[in-house]
Amino acid sequence: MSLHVQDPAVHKIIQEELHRQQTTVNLIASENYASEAVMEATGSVLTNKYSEGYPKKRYYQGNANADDIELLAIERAKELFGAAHANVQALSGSPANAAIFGAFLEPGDTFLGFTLTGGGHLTHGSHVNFSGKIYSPVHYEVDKETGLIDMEAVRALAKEHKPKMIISGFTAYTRVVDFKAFQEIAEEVGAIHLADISHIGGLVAGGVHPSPFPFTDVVMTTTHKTLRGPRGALIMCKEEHAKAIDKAIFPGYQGGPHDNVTAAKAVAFGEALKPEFKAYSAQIVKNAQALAKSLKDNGIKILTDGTDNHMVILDLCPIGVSLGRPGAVALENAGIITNCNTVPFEPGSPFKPSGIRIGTAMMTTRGMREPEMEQIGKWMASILQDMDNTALQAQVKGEVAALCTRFPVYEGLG
Ligand code: DSN
Repeated sequence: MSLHVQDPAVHKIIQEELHRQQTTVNLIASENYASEAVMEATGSVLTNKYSEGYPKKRYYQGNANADDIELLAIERAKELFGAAHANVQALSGSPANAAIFGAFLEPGDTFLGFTLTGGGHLTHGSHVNFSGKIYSPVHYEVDKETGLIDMEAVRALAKEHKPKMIISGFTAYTRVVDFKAFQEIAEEVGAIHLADISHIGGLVAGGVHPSPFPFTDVVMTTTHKTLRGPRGALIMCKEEHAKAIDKAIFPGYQGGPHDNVTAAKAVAFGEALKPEFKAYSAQIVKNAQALAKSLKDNGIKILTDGTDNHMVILDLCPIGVSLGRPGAVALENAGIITNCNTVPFEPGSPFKPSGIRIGTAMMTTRGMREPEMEQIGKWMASILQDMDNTALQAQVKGEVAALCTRFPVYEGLG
């Protein structure tokens, strides 16, 4: 029985979400529009199977198809990134990172990661997260003047604290990360280097951000951001770490893999292996640079004055401290979806931050280019400089809806 007949209440909410995604300008840097093929695989009969273990080494019978799909996903992931080993079972970025900690660290061990306010992730040592509660984090921060990660400061911290693991990677940083320098520092102090490329996985795959392969010990990426696959994660590593990673994922931290999502990962990796994906990744970055320029030209301060990736971070401090959330709400009223974010050395608080983070992966998927980015930047600047102007928000919302109609998405759904 189809969903709309069996459960109209759930069907209605999903239809409303489809409408929201179709009629708004989505600039959440960690989201994307997965293809209909990816979503078909996610909704397939593989959702019904249990397959604890790894291909050909399962605990239940009936896993021939689950084996085939996992092996296909692994092969495609290795080809896409040039990785020696891939584990495609991690359910999402945070559990993937938890398993990586479990593979290499004991409770109490010291590791080095990026501060949350500077651009790191909760799992890079926040005191409210497992990473900060179970292990002992030491943090590097961006340079106050340049806004960039200072590799000499990272080296000095590594030498002083002798961490067991060093994490490179971020959720809110707009410049190229020097993975080679991180690996060298890790080798100097005998640490494991984890490159968390959750945000830029698609850009690395598309060749528009320097790759952490083949020299990095362990690389983790989520599969649903710039990589445009299903919600999930992928861990890759050097052959010498393969056993530790696989054991940490199962039986260490997870039970049965989600075979339907594994199938969808295989589809997404297949899409990313096509030449069109290189062009897509390059356009994501061009769009982010065009959007950053438009915002700047219209009076908005941008962290590091621009971007090398899919992301732009607006520093609203010149307009007012702690205006990130009201700014994001004003933008949502105008049909532009963003998230408030801390800025380095945040003068507000994590709950009342002073920045807004945006990204261009979704609008690039819809086919928008530089001219549309210029227009979106103008709309955003006018809203943010006059946050209480509800008439302006309503006017822009209409214009946003008209723009979205010109760049349809999911026309076959609904
Ligand atoms: N929530 C993700 C992001 O937006 O970056 C990270 O977990």
